[in-house]
Amino acid sequence: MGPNGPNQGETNMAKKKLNIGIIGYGFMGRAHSNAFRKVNNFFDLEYEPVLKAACARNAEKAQEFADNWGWESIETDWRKLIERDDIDCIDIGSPNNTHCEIVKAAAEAGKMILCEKPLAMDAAEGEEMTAAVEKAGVANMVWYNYRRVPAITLAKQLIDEGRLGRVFHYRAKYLQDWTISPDLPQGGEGLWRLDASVAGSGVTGDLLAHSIDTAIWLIGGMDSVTAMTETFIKERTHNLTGEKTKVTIDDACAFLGKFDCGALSTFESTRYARGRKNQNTFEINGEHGSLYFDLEDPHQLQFFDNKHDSHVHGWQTILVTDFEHPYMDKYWVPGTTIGYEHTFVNATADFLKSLESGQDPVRPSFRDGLETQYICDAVLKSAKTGVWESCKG
Ligand code: SOE
Repeated sequence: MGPNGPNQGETNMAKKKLNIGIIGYGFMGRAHSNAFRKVNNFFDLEYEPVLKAACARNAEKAQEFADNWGWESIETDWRKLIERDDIDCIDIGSPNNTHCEIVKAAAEAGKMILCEKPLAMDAAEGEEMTAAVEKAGVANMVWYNYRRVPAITLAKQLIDEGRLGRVFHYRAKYLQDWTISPDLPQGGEGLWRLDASVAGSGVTGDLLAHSIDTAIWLIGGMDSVTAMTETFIKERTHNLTGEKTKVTIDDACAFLGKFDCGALSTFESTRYARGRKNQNTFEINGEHGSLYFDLEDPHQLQFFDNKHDSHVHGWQTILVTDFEHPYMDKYWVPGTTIGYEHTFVNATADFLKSLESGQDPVRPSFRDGLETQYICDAVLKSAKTGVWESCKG
């Protein structure tokens, strides 16, 4: 490998085409489109995504999105998109309350499916969706993109290498501040995350679902939880009706969780942490060491290794940009960085790679997404009942 690293993406071999039909043109529609366009520039893969069709109800917006991101055609009805013979894979980036119906129809039509997180409005829907893709035998993945932050993937590697030993504690936070103003309306484009009838829940499904997905990937399943939630602003004007309407999402949520491995945990999330824009952190304390990650320093993984002599004990900061670090040999030279958008590029590469052998299905699958959904449901239930709830569905 030369000083500039391997030139991974550039080979002259003809690629197998994977025709994608995307549904939704918002934040996630953009993140996914960018990943489909970039993945073969960086990764050496047998498959190449083809941006075949973009689907949204509003034809003008769909066309504008398609023109901007290079989608070949548009549809305004997702059923038509699914019926198309030239589409191999349906990518869902539309609001949460659309996922279940689309997934069931797409699976029935034999399409591969990529679905934005959270998988579903609740576990009942998640079960239907998981059953649908498993019955159809189609490739499936949920876009829990933070698994593909190189520093988080490295954390997984260090845990799997046994460097932490038995895990005692897991401490996660996911903090934002964009809903503090009582003047912010709820509902409609961009603000459907504040409307529980569209989002399913508030920070639990939107933010804690990320923290939960990361946690169960790193240290295994969760047994039970006890939770509290709060809705600080009780009414907001609804964008679609202009009426002041009761707010039914959880603005903040905190819970205690017991993991199957015996670890005790705390999880906290809010959209009312003034100054915090997208702070996603975890600390894991094990018998032989600890790990700490903060998305505000995405290239750093903090590691305390107890095997060192006590007079040189201390937390070390691993700068996760070297060629031997996860994904980083595909990009630039050590010390240079990649961004949020590359977590989606990495996920796309993992998905395409899994199609090559067909032996090693990509994770998180819908079944993994369902596990997170069970935990979210248990959290929301416990916040109502005030008692410990099982996460086992
Ligand atoms: C909410 O603000 C949001 O956009 C989530 O929906 C994403 O999943 C998260 O990664 C960033 O924040």
